[in-house]
Amino acid sequence: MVEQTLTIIKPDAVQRHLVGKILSHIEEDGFTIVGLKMLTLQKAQAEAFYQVHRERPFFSSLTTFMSSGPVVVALLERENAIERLRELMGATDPKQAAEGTIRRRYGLDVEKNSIHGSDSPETAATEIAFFFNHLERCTP
Ligand code: 3AN
Repeated sequence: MVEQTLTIIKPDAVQRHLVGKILSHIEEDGFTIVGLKMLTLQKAQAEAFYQVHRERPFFSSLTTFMSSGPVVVALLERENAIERLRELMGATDPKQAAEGTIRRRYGLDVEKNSIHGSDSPETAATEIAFFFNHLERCTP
């Protein structure tokens, strides 16, 4: 089934000029980019985006990091997009991520792991709506 998912190229990767490489990796796997923007989240916006993690010990550090500089947000479409993007990204901790995955190649540590991807259809719907209105979705 053709699905949509949301990815964020995180501040650590934007700062290290990895936007092109990461988007290429995703496109070469067969994803179509159907929405794209660059922005800097305010701390409160990062907190809203990561609400599900509000009780986790890393919440404050994570939301400070995610609001520390520009991110690139993309709406992606592909067969089985949600699961496939998670495979391409690799495990949360870049040291545990499989060889050839985006996090293994570019991630710095468990927080600065270069890329976010929605983890379920429900999350994808919420996260896409968080960043893209209907005019910004380049779908037929
Ligand atoms: P994933 O992004 O692989 O789905 P989650 O949803 O468990 O991982 O965590 C969301 C984000 O929180 C991660 N991408 C990472 O940046 C950060 N994070 C996760 N675990 C830790 C941790 N133990 N310490 C610091 N940051 C973490």
